[in-house]
Amino acid sequence: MSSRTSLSRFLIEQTRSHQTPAELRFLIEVVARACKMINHQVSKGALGGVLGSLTSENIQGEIQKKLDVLSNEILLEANEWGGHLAAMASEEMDEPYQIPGCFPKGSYLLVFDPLDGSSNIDVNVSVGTIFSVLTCPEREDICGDLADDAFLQSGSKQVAAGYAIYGPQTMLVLTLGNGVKGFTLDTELGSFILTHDNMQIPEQTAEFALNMSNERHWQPPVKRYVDEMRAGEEGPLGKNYNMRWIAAMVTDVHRILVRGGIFMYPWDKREPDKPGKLRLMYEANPMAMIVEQAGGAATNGYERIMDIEPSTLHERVAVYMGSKEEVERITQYHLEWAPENPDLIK
Ligand code: AFP
Repeated sequence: MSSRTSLSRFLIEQTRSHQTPAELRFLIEVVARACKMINHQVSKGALGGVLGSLTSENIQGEIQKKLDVLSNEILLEANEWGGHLAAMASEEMDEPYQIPGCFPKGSYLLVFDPLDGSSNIDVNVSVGTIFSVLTCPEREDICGDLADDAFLQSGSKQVAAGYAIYGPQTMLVLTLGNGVKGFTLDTELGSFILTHDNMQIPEQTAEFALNMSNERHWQPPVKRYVDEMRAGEEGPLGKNYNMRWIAAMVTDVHRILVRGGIFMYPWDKREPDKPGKLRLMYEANPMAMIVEQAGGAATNGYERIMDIEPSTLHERVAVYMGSKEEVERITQYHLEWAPENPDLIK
């Protein structure tokens, strides 16, 4: 491909080679356009009156930022009229969003976290948008509303996944099931240009991403692994590790895609009834598809994240993803610990 392949050209060539249906190509282009609009709002900051929080809470009980709601609205308005979607679901909405009756419905479901890492917004640290694409199950009443159960598909059923990262550069990282591509926004042209043709995660790493302030709440396998990394070259892993934590999954996972690492958000006893903080359908699953397509691994400590059969739309999950060797190690530590502690498996 030429050095200046745009997202549109990439997608058209995917369709021409029969790898990507035209309807899915259109979906990705609409989402990319919406991400450019979100980027425009994010970059305004205080000048746009978009910083700060609302008084409302999302279904997670989290206070919504103004940009959370605005980003959600941008994605809904950009996607509702095109005829490519049967419905949408979002971290910011309790129920699925039904396509208004005046618009045709399509064969895909779009699930997203419109603004991941929004706690970073007010302090000018990178944030992003995460999206996942599923095929809508066959149904008799094609005009009727879609309930949660249409979305409850394992991550292995995703037909596409991606994220936008609003940082020093604005990028769109995308997988259609045959590798991971990174596109950088040319702000003068307003086009996403292919800059990372085949993103691959190194199998080995010496860098981990984790919120260490939660250490006292973790289970033994996590404590064992983190202690071994902190022991450095004198310890059992025989090398020194570095730590990074930006507190926006998109930015931490993007760094791992570019230079390796392991991202972790374990279960912890602050909310013992929840398997983790991060959400399966619109954070863990799309990022797991991208990580696996880039040669990495993604588990909940016990099984592939993408094998988990969801039971609710907003369910949470523990997350370990990134360089394959490290993810396999911490997963092995959980599997060794589990038989003696069956009631503690999350
Ligand atoms: P916010 O969207 O509320 O900022 O949460 C971001 C996030 O869901 C994920 O993107 C981060 O990796 C993780 O939470 C950070 O969690 P902590 O703030 O507990 O470190």
